[in-house]
Amino acid sequence: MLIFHNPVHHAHSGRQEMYRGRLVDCHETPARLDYVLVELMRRGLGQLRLPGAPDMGLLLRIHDPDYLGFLATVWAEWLALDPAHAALDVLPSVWPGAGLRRDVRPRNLSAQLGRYAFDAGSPITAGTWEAALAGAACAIDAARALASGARRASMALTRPPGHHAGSDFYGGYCFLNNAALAAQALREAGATRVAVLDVDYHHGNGTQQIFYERADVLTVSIHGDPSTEYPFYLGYADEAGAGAGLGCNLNLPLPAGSGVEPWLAALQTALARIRTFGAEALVLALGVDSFEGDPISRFTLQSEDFLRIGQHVAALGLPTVLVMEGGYAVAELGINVANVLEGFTA
Ligand code: OKP
Ligand code: ZN
Repeated sequence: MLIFHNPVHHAHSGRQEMYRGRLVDCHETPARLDYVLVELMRRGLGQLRLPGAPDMGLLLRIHDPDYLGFLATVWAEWLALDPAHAALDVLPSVWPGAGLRRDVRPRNLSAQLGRYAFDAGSPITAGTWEAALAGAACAIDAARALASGARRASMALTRPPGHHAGSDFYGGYCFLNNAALAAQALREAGATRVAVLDVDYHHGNGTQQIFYERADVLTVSIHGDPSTEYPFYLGYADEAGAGAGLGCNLNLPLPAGSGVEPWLAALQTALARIRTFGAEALVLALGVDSFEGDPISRFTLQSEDFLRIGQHVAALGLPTVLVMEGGYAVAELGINVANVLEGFTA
């Protein structure tokens, strides 16, 4: 399996996120990817590749131009406000919430942050744009590596993650939607129908939003019930898609505390839907925060269970792009991701 590894992911290193009235240390750290890389190499589970230049045309078919412009310039604007900002992360503090207008475009930077961010837990740092862009290139290149049909699977090993980022918003540690970019690249490389299967503990709200009205990309997500779990405001079972995309979104929420049995039952439901949809290629949005030891999630999967996930997903028999999403039990993160790859390739 070719593994497109983001060589500049360290450039994105958030210091703090807002949590229950305090700024706490970020969970989404550079060390995460280092653990995965070490374990994959130790087990000989793939060949590393560097991404090429990002295809900005493809990015613009998934993300809004003003949003991309904002991400590209926000750090410079932040520094221009105050040179002391160099030592601080960018976090929003005001939003166009209830009763306020979303259609105005205030020049004020805080106001712009509130238009594009949906939480106060996703710090932007000096290297966020560089890292996110290289990650997007990993996802696109991993998809294109399958296009020839010569290979069964490829991986985008990157951070920051992507599945919470929508066409024109960020949050949940995500800025560019790598899985959506991979799906779009597969479509443009000739797959008529593509499925995105999101197994991260948190609902992939950004991916759902991006494809919600499209019939050519099926989005399926298995996740903690949003009535108690992040991102709270999307991810319910009654969200089925809209317009031409009606029936092309499937949410399989499970109660916090769920173990591997209900989780694997939901996976079978997901796989059956992907089969009947007639997907010709698959993107696996691979978060391993369903692991019992995960510090911010509440399923109870064990490390061995990730082998079975890889086996079941491989049984679809589809060309597959694995895209790294969440997983925060840093020491076990490498083992859990490597187990999925091992199960997939077994
Ligand atoms: C990103 B991904 C913890 C609060 C949780 C956001 C979680 C984002 C998860 N103090 N805040 O889906 O793994
Ligand atoms: Zn997650």
